[in-house]
Amino acid sequence: MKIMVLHGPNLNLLGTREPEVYGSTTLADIDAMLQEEGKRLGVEVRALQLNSEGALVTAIQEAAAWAGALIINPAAYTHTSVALRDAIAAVALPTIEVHLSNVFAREEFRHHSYITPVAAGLICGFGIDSYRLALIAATRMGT
Ligand code: CA2
Repeated sequence: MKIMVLHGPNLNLLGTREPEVYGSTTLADIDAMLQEEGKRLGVEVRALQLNSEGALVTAIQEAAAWAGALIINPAAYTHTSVALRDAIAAVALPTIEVHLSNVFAREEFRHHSYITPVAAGLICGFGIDSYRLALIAATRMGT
């Protein structure tokens, strides 16, 4: 089974800015962990970070051709993007929404997600382990 992992806007800055919110883990650390866990679980993981909404929509559409499940941290687009929600609903891949931080313990505007209603589930608040848990869930759900 193959799993697409999409990281949304600004997540390339992880580990370099706002460590009090997002910790010192870099995106490269997260991707390395996902490769390692993927091997352990017997799944192929392809990870991509994209800053633009349209590029994320395209990546979701393309993943439908080869992936068995999708893990996505839509970052700020979580709270704004009908386009990402429509793309996820359209491709009908089992999708797990991930956030490093506990969005419900933060500002009010982060409490609403356009993505959660079309996702199989949501994992947030566990830092890098949010992705680790999502990979386990995706491995069990995907085809
Ligand atoms: O907690 C998460 O994973 C978020 O998806 C992160 C987003 C935020 O807008 C969501 O509400 C929750 C922000 C990603 C930006 O990441 C940065 C990392 C380092 C420095 C600045 C931004």
